[in-house]
Amino acid sequence: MNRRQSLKLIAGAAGAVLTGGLTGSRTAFAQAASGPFKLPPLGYAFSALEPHIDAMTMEIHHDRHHAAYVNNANQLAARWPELGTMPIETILSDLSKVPESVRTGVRNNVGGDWNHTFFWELMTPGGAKEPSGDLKAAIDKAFGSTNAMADKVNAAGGGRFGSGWAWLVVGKDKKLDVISTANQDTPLELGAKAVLGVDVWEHAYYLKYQNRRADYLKAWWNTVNWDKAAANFKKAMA
Ligand code: MN3
Repeated sequence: MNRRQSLKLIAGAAGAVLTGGLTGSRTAFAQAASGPFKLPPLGYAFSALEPHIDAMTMEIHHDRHHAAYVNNANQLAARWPELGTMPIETILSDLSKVPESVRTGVRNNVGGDWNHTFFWELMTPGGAKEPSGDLKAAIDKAFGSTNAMADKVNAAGGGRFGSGWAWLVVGKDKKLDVISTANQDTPLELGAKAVLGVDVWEHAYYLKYQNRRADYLKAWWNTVNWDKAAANFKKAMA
């Protein structure tokens, strides 16, 4: 794409925003911001997780909320160029190495980018309804059953005051654990590796569930991509 076409794309996308059309063109608009960070495509339709997560929530969550983290991350990379060259997981694993002038921004926006990318990949329409193999064996050993593990994740997400995430992680001791992080903090800075994670910010569920976070969490399990969770577990244990 040459510069003229690129500018035309931006103008077209801006027009779509101004006319209020809920079209896919806002994604192109969001991605037009230059820098090392890119908004990843969702990989399935906004409506694919219905009825558990509604299409409008998915579109706004991906195309506006996640896009905002990506755009902010690119602005931070303009101020601290190493952000664009270092592996994102290395940065998030030790935020003390990030210059203080950009540290909070990196924590919130690069963390937000990492968390959401993880989250989109962890969901899928259809697919296996429960874990199998090594992951199931480890869940049963640590929690007794998949349902008992899910109850712990739901309790962690329900108990998170304000905004944040609930996670099933492999800790430094290589054992499964359930944790919650605030805001866009990631398990990486705790030395933990995420197997499952669920966004409990109100923007993740409010249009459909309003204040019923518990109902959203219960429904969310229907969207889990257990193949991806198994791959995350295998990587974490390697
Ligand atoms: Mn979110």
